[in-house]
Amino acid sequence: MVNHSIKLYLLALAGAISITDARRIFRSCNDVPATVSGIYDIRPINATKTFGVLCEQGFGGRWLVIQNRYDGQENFNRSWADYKNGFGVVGSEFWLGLDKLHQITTVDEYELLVWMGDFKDYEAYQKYKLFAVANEADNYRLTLDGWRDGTAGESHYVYRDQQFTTFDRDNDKSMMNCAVEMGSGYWHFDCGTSIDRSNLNGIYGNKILSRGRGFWWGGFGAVSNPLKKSKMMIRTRIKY
Ligand SMILES: [Ca+2]
Repeated sequence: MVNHSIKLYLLALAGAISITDARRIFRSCNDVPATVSGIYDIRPINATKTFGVLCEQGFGGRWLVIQNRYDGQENFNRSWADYKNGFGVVGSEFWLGLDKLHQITTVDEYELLVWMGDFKDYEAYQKYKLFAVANEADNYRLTLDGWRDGTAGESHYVYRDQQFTTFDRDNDKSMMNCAVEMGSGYWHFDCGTSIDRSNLNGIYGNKILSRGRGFWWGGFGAVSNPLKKSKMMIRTRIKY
């Protein structure tokens, strides 16, 4: 908290944002100064605590980053408690946390943008027009509506309506635990590795892993094209 308060204050001193903005608590990334990407304190209407989030002003702006990976420094094969509370450092590699996702996405309607890049430095994205996460009693069930556009190919819609699974909590449709099989906590379905599947929290590295345990996106080379980076981002939905 202290660190990013100081960072915001320095931004304010540099004239990038106003002093008032640096001290303000925002409701979401929708309300922060429009041109500056950075960490801001937000408190969704139904949340009891303020927390720092990374607001991304690229890709059209106003995005709240919920997952960020780019060098493998953070382990994403984590327990239920870690996925619930979040892990990593917001601004570095991190998972924001399922409780926060629930709080944020029950106040307003959000859309989802998944941006990714591979080790050849090709980049792609895919967008979904509705994203919401249920509460823990419903195992953080995912609401997802159709893909609006993208260059990566559709490889996420299959996870709509699935509950979250970690290696210590199996809520997926498979006889197996897909978090164990695939090395990642996620809204797993059947541990599949076809073109309409993905493994955004999979094991990091520039090599092909067995059973789809790597970090990959079906429409963007799938298991044979490991990802180097990804950002999952949400923003207040524009009504179509
Ligand atoms: Ca299972």
